[in-house]
Amino acid sequence: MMKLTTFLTSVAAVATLAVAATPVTAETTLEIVKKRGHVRCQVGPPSAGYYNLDAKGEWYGLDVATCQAVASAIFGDPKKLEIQSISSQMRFTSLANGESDLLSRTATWTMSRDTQLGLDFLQPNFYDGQGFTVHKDSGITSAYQLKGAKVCVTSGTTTELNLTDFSRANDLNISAVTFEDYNVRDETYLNGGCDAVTGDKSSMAGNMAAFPVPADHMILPETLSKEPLAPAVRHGDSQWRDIVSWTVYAMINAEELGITSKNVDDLRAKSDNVSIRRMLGVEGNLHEGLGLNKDWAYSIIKHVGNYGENYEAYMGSGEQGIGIPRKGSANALWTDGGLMYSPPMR
Ligand SMILES: N[C@@H](CCC(=O)N[C@@H](CS)C(=O)NCC(=O)O)C(=O)O
Repeated sequence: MMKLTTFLTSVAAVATLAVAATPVTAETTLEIVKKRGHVRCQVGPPSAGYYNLDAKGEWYGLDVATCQAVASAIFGDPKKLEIQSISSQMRFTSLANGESDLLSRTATWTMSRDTQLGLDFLQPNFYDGQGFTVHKDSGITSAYQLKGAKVCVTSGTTTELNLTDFSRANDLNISAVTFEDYNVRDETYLNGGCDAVTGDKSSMAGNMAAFPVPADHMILPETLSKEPLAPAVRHGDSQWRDIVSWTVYAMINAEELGITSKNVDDLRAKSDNVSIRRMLGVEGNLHEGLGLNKDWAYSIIKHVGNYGENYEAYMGSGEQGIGIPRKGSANALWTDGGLMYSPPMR
């Protein structure tokens, strides 16, 4: 039988462990971010459409807009932001370690990433699919003609895994040539080191536009996979997850309600549409559940704009856009037959 003192020591040890394991004093991500004074948001190496640098060295793009929107929701200022540019291989570890507060980086939401890496994936901001780029003079017009081809691919991506699956399923015997840096990948392809490049179709369209002679290349018609590109946060902080989720939803919902960065002041002052009034904090208390102030959604739309404005600017036909048509695609609003849908904000 266990002696009483031993028993008591064991109880004490268990109690100590229990106290140590209960993060009663642990700061929430929101508290840490507020104390720090800015959001740390992870993107990738400059890539057209999603995260790129302008002549002044400022980041812009669809994924950068998500970072700016989160900073606006919290601080009312899209510049309260540190953008971190991290490689595909390191991105998830870096987020899981707490180096970033969120990842907004053409990351495909997959089951294993969502359930095995200590992360949560949120509402996608772009629905993409994988494809191949080839030299037009190669005569290749279909992915099924890539038998025995050398294909350049970025490592640490779903792209690499899907390429193997596609080759195996179709008995193509493709050799993958892997690169950490997608610029080196593209250089190698341009210099004849690979017969094709594979990647997310939207990213490849953006990269191709910067090739010396874009018209010499084409993206093959086949789409190999589903690539729902979504922001991600660390698992376990529901409030932070809600803040990032509802930031993305606010941008989608604003588009549905016709609220833009141009008319948001006017609508806040004059609209009698109750959905608009609620979302912009004129009525109700939606902000309280997020732990933010009532202007959170107003600030997002004022400083960053709605989803459609950002799509147009960076993925669409805007000056910095990469010309990917939205109409009829999964990236249209649900009211136009697409998948961009926000739960009700009420
Ligand atoms: N969506 C894929 C690929 C994302 C990705 O990180 N792609 C990168 C690294 S920046 C890339 O090669 N981008 C340029 C391209 O695909 O052309 C994933 O989540 O694994």
